[in-house]
Amino acid sequence: MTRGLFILFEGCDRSGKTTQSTRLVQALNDSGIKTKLLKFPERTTAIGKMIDGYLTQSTKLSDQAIHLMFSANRWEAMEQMQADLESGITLVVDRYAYSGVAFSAAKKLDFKWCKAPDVGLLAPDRVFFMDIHPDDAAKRAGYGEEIYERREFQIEVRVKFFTMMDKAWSIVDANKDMDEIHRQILFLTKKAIQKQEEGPAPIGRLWV
Ligand code: NYM
Repeated sequence: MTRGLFILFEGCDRSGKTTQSTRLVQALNDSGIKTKLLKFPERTTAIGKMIDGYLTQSTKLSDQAIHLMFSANRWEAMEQMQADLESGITLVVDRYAYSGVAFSAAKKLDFKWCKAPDVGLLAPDRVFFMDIHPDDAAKRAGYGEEIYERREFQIEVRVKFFTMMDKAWSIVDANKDMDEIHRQILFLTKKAIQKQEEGPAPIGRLWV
């Protein structure tokens, strides 16, 4: 049996990641590809609840402490993610370590320091970067409710994402029609799944 693929959505706030990841999971399951949706931060765990308190501005934490919590929140999911992938389940993940680095580095924390706690996490097979200009994101519903949703900051975050891209990434124009974006992403995902079936590759590790 072929392992599942790890598909990741990254991007600035309000770029449509949640909409597109949900639609992708639905479409893959409808075509008989067993798929699960995961989201980071995963706010239901003990660590996730602390992160939620920080994001909704009810708890104060230092930049370093919150950074390490975001990373710990991924590490606590790793065992299950690996088991799912090995049992053939495809994982669609809404945000991951790249968000961790982009948001903290945009606060001027050292880039290498930001990457260190996530070294060794499972690496995604494909990354879809939902690209939206922060001015357009600001017009979307709900913008400004959480701590990082400020124009200047989001511009910095977007720049940091661009410095981390490699050949696994596709840049998706998030201003396009939602259905068109979905079709494009579904096409690329199915191609990646087919490639994996034809020439299985092991699960990679981040930044090693
Ligand atoms: N975020 C997310 C980080 O700062 N570091 C991380 O490691 C992750 C996974 O949390 N503004 C930030 C990005 C978002 C915020 O994410 C909440 P979402 O996708 O809006 O729930």
